Amino acid sequence: MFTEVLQRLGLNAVNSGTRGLTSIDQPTGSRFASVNPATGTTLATVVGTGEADYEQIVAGASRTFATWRTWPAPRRGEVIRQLGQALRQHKADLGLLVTLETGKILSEGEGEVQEMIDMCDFAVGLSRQLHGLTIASERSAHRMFEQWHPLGPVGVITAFNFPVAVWAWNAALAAVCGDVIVWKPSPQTPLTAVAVQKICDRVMADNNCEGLFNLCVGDVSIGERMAADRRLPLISATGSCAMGCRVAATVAGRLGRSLLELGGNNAVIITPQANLDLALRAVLFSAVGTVGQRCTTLRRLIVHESLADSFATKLRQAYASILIGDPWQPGVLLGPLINDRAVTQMLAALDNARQQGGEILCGGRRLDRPGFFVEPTLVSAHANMPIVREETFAPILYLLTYRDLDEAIAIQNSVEQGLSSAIFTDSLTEAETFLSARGSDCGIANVNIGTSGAEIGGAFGGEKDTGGGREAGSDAWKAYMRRQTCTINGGRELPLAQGVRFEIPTT
Ligand code: UN1
Repeated sequence: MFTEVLQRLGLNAVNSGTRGLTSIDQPTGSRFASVNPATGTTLATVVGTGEADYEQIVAGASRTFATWRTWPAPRRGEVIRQLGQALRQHKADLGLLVTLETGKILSEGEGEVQEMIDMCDFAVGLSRQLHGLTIASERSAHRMFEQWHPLGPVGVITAFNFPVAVWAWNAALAAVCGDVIVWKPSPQTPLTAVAVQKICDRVMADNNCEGLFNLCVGDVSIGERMAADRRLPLISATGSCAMGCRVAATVAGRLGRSLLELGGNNAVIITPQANLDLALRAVLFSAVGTVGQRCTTLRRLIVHESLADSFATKLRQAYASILIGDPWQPGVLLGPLINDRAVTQMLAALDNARQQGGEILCGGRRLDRPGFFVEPTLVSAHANMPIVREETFAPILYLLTYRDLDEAIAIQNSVEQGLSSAIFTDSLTEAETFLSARGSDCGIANVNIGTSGAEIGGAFGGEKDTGGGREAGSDAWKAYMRRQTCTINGGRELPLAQGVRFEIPTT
């Protein structure tokens, strides 16, 4: 069954991870195994991008940009419309491949492909709405306006946990904005990247825009080259805070732009005014979904002290009922972690939690079976324990208590990351306080919705150590363009701004 899926997506036992304008038949980089984390077996191998291959890709991307930027934006949108159609046709296969390579359950694998399709639809509409402002000039017969031009080839570095959706956030927008895309996927998930690139290859060939989408499979060294490469005016990077710091410093060193979507340490506050059934379902999805490997995963549950014991009991019951198993099987809600290292990191975090005074309420063990399976884990903890302030990419939920809403908000805001946050309450006053300027300090703040599973229509990203970038919806497209302020003098005089006089003396 799995072999047929790979075949339908045009994948072989060994695949080239270098694709784009150049036809590099024999890439020279090292080999990356695509491993099914549910079994530990290799699905296929991808040959990475060598130094010379990289050079060809980026030089080609610069050449393609010179023509792609001249296409009218709605025509660029038509290419993305066709990409969305091609993704629709391959949704089931690509969704299953995401499941096989990342271990997320099938519904989430397909949801990720849906997120790509939604992004394409959004970008098609946007291709007719790259609006600039008209601005009132202080000078008579003058007109000021802003226009937005394509920026250049952009580098997109993505993480394993959303191996294709986050690429689409960037690539669909960048393409309609007139940019060319050079993508470095996570070396953990090279196969979905090759599959998506092959779909792109067909759409590009049909539209005579080969070289618009480019792929460089590689490890951190390719990412470092991209960050230092002046031919890539924007680097969009998703991953850990440590990775983001390195990328940001290198890109800033050449005065380039970076768009960062880094770690989260997301919290939900549950007040005595909350609908607890709603809260329980939301907490489960946000804390356990994707095996706790979303940047939006719920990591800290801040419950009013009057509810803490009863809610913990309900959560333990719910955790016990979760079916763990092969992520492609119906009914399974929890697949494996991405690799052995992730399991080790989770167990180390739990050791730290115990040493720092935490108590494991349920879960905490690795399962005795092939692959990288763990139990979803609840830990009773305190907000100031160092481990609670760290992001561990695993299904660990720390339970914290509070007395009044100000304290809950202070706990919520006390960590260095600032991605996603939520409150469960039916009190308008509590909800509005949470959303006010003295409320959540995160880029995403929800009421009666969990921290994860954002729609693409909003701008996605966070503050503080999350990096400050915004991707996907709203006006996130502006990051992929350069703004030009234009002033036209339609008169016969030359008045200067601010009333400055600079007359040439008449002799
Ligand atoms: C990520 O984990 O990097 O809001 C992105 C969500 C998804 C995106 C997560 N739409 O959970």
